[in-house]
Amino acid sequence: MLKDKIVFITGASAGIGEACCEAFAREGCRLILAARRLEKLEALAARLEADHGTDCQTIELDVRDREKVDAVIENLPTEWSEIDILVNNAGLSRGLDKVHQALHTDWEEMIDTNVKGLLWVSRAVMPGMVERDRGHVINIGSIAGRQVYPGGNVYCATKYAVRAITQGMRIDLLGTKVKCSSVDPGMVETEFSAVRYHGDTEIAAKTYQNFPPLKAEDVAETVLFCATRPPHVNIHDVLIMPQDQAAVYASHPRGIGKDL
Ligand code: NDP
Ligand code: 8X3
Repeated sequence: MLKDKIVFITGASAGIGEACCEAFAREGCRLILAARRLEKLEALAARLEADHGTDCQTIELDVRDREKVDAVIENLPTEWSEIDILVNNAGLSRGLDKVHQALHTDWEEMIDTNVKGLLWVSRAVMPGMVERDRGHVINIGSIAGRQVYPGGNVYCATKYAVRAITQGMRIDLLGTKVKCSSVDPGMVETEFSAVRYHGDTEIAAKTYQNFPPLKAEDVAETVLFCATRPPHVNIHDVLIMPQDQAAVYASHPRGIGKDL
């Protein structure tokens, strides 16, 4: 069903994005991998090529750079220009500070990446989908876009924004055959917490030690499920949680790291 479809994945160099690349590669898709760490993308592309014969394009891209985003999409080689599936995955959290104590720079990084970056990429890719009257935008939201937790303030706000933008996209796409879904995970063990704690991998590891978190592959399988429904079905959103996490700060046993 997905054979030879062109899938554009942002934040493909790690975690959920990398797992999505694996999942779509297994289905025979052609992949455009975008992130800032080109060397990671190139290593992944080489692995996918070797394991699945996947045709890949790697693009060094900071989704916050609107002009670069536009240029990248505009200048895709013709045989790569008709993107079928966009996975808006690039995102991050920075800090867990109270609003009256947090760093302005942390807020800017989260808002610029998680909200504006998602918008820049979508704005560049979606016109082609609408013109061709086919395509699928899959946004990676979060449980943090449905519930706020202590210190989550601005990160949660960005994921609430993703949820609103996803709903808005669906309304705007009515009358076209372009689909829009969001996949909203609870805790997933990736580089996410190391990034949140500004590289403190010791604290980051503690986030995941009290109960088994989701794996990036679990989320990728869910993304793939959304992408493989029949034409008349659109999955609006999926909330996927670890078995031991019932809500954003209700888990068994209680976690540490962010006052779970
Ligand atoms: P990782 O830190 O493992 O991966 C994040 C990816 O985003 C990396 O590939 C990184 O690549 C990329 N990225 C970050 N900033 C930018 C940028 N400015 N431009 C382009 N790419 C960027 O985290 P996850 O895989 O966990 O996170 C992926 C998504 O999942 C995020 O949107 C996150 O909010 C969401 N999420 C994560 C959860 C979790 O518990 N882990 C739970 C719910 C949602 P590079 O540094 O090379 O640019
Ligand atoms: C990440 C989920 O709850 O760890 O989006 O912040 S959480």
